[in-house]
Amino acid sequence: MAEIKQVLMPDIGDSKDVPVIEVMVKAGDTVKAEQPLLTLETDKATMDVPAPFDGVVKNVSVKVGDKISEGTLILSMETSATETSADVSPPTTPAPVKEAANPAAATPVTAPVAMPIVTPTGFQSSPTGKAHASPSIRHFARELGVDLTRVRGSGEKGRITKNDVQSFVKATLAQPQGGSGGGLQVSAMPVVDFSRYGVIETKPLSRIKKLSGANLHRNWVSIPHITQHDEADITEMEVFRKELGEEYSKQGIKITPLAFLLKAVVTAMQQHPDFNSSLDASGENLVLKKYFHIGVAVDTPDGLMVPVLRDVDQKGIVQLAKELGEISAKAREKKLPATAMQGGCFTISSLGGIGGTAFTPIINAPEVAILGVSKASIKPVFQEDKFVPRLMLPLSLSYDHRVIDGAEAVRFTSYLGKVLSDVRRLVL
Ligand code: CAO
Repeated sequence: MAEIKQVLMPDIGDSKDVPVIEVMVKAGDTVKAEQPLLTLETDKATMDVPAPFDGVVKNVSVKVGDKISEGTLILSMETSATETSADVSPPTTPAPVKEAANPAAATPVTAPVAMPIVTPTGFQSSPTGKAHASPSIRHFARELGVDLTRVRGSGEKGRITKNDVQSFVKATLAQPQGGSGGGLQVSAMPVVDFSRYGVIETKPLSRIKKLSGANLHRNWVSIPHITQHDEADITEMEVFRKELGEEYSKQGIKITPLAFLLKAVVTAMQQHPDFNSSLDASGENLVLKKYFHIGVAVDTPDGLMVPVLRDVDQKGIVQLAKELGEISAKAREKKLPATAMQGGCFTISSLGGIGGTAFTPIINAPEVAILGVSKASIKPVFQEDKFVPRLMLPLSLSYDHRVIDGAEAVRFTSYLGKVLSDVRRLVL
């Protein structure tokens, strides 16, 4: 005959109000004796609470975050009569199974049972980079052949959850074999409990940061980057830009150096076609593009977005300035469709409106180069036997060294400098 038994928290030494950090079962689950039901975390360790016998979970009385002590009702389970009368599982490890002193135990259908606690096996609170996981998660990872030191924990204090192990397996299986960048083996990041050193606050990353973070990471580790720094004399360009700016401000068009840079970059790409290419999937051929779509990194409150301006070669400075204003406003208002961020050939990341002297932008794969732009400033330049004040624009070109050689890169930035110092060349 089926019987319902209550499962209570046993004595675990001096510990009281122990936080529940994971509940592994729910009502309706069939569990086997020794199968972990919950994970608890004391000051010293995490530990699993296993089922004392086979049965079906009827009702779970605790949830993550609850603090429980000896005698707390954990759950009730339906067991077969044979199991419960003679075969309440004995402890596998230290704590004995015992009938708890609970009034409910007086009724024949709800005999409460406290279970053995499985002591933690190899748990480390891991500033040293060792995996921070409960015994059941270790067991689960072992079954799948997962090295837990390579799994990043998303649980409290960096603890590895079952979901983390599953995501790790999915990500590993999804990695391309061979070709560009598959199978990179790196050791896990150290998981540090910062609260040990002072007050902290945890803030989730925005959705955009999570998405772009994965791509940035892939591009950073799988593309051999070099960054070439250079300067362009934009003294004359700036005079022209200001004239244009005054003229078009009445129409609500703001003309910034970026509109000139878009045009100049395309001219340099036409002279150096490898900059308008991508490696094909085999990694053995270059796909050369005959169109010129340029992505522009836009800083939004939720993170970085890279909308793409189409056919930049066929547009003038004023048209580009107008489109730039429109797409950056849309990006900041979250009104850009996903298609507006696709199909780019090259990216410009301009931090010039903010400051800086140089940086190392990350290539936006499958593109092969990206131009970083910092703030222009007046510098003394030696010309015709004397120093003259010139407005110099810092350029930082990161390129994929599998596709572009250093000499070609510096020819590209020199050409850019030449065009920007004499913008009449943009119409050639
Ligand atoms: N040197 C000096 N001044 C510059 C400059 C430069 N290189 N670039 C722009 N400026 C000036 C502009 O002329 C403008 O001046 P006024 O307000 O006096 O007219 C001011 O700086 C602000 O420009 P802006 O930022 O509004 O416009 P922009 O066309 O230069 O840039 C956009 C547009 C969308 C690219 C920019 O706003 C932005 O988001 N930049 C950040 C990109 C980014 O985060 N990149 C990092 C990627 S890696 O994490």
